[in-house]
Amino acid sequence: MRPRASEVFFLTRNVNKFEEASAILGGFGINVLMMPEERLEIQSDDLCEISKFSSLRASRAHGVPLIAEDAGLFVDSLGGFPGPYSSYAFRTIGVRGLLKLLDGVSERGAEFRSAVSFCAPGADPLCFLGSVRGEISKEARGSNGFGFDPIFVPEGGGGRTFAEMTTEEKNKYSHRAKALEKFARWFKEEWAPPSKCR
Ligand code: ITT
Repeated sequence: MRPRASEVFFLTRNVNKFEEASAILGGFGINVLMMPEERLEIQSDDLCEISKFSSLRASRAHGVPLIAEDAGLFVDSLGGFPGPYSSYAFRTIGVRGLLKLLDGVSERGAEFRSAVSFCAPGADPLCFLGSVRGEISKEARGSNGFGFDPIFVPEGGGGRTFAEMTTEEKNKYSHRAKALEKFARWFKEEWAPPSKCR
């Protein structure tokens, strides 16, 4: 299947990520199609390298243009941990484990980062970065979103965690929204689909 010029596949198995992306890209007139496959990942400290590799492999395998995203939570007082290992950290120590690591720590600054890579067959992948500064709360709050949303309080968000916001509100601040907006502008203005995907 070949997407139309205003359509793009999103290689992700994370339904929350997909819903956030649909709302953002929909605002630019870009329709997103979910490709719910496991993303092949290399081990790297660089989110762009990881998402570029994922998008390249999947685009070549399926012969379609697509985006893939690698995201992570970087906690200042933990030297940036879990960063690129956020998925593993979430599955193992989880939100409670991260709060425990910060027990008694007053320096609670943190940053969410997102690297969205776009790759079309026959072309090199391109990466778009987004980030949001904030703090790790003292306790988990809210039931929306996913992952570390219940403990991340974005700057300018009135003290609420991402999990206390609707998707629409989270999209005003989030790392993913910023990366996807950069991608969307480039996609609308610069990208022309090849007449035939190789
Ligand atoms: P795909 O690889 O299928 O896209 P994933 O959830 O595994 O989905 P990532 O590897 O990019 O995606 O995400 C790493 C982890 O970072 C993720 O499991 C969450 O725990 C956390 N994370 C990333 N973005 C987040 C966000 O917006 N809100 C909360 N946690 C987030």
